[in-house]
Amino acid sequence: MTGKFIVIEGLEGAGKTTAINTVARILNQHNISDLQFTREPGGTPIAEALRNIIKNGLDNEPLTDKAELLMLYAARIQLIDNVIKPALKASKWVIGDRHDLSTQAYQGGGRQLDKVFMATLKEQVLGHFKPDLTLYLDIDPEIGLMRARSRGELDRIEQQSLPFFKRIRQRYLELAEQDKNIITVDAAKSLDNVTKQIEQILTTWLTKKVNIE
Ligand code: T5A
Repeated sequence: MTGKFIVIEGLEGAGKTTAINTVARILNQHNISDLQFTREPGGTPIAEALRNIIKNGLDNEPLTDKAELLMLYAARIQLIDNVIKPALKASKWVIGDRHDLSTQAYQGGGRQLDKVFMATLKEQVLGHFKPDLTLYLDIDPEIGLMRARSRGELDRIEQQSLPFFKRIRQRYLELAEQDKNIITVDAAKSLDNVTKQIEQILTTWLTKKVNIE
């Protein structure tokens, strides 16, 4: 089997870190152990530098919404071309902490950037490249932000208002509804329960994949 690209998505505090570990464990149980982990924005030296600016700003210069979007795509294409595609080509499985769905939800839903502009940029930068499977961890932003806050200081994006995060969740749900490769997980449940949901979804998906290929 060739490599596959599995992405974990969701609001801050949704539990992506634990979910990534669960996905890796299940893949290992299926004898898939050559794994490449990525995070977005980030994952290459240039993309990590952009991540730092996106999350923390620089010298108090206002970062415009469009510049933020362009930096996210610059970071993403660095990661895709220099890490993800070579890994997939080498038959590795890639587990991504966020990918383009985050941009659609945060910059499209949260920042309310123009839909045509967003779609054109996505097509020009990514073409047809997309994950094989996305697990969207759905959480009420009030719960997610409470979990995120309990870890300490909030970054530039985490300091946004609650309506911003509500719009992001709304867009995530809309997009998950439209795409059969995005599966929604109820992330408000206990860690044990969320882990069980992911085990079930991934095992079913892997069984289907193996049967098809
Ligand atoms: N961004 C990113 C964009 O705006 N556009 C884009 O295109 C992209 C790619 C990235 C930021 O950039 C934005 C989104 C983000 O604001 P990040 O650090 O990568 O920043 O992402 P965050 O979402 O901020 O990462 P978090 O670490 O906050 O979220 P996680 O990984 O989902 O949270 P996690 O797993 O660390 O859990 C948080 C806490 O909750 C607990 C955990 O133990 C932990 O303490 N927890 C639970 N507690 C109870 N029950 C559960 N089910 C729990 N699950 C987790």
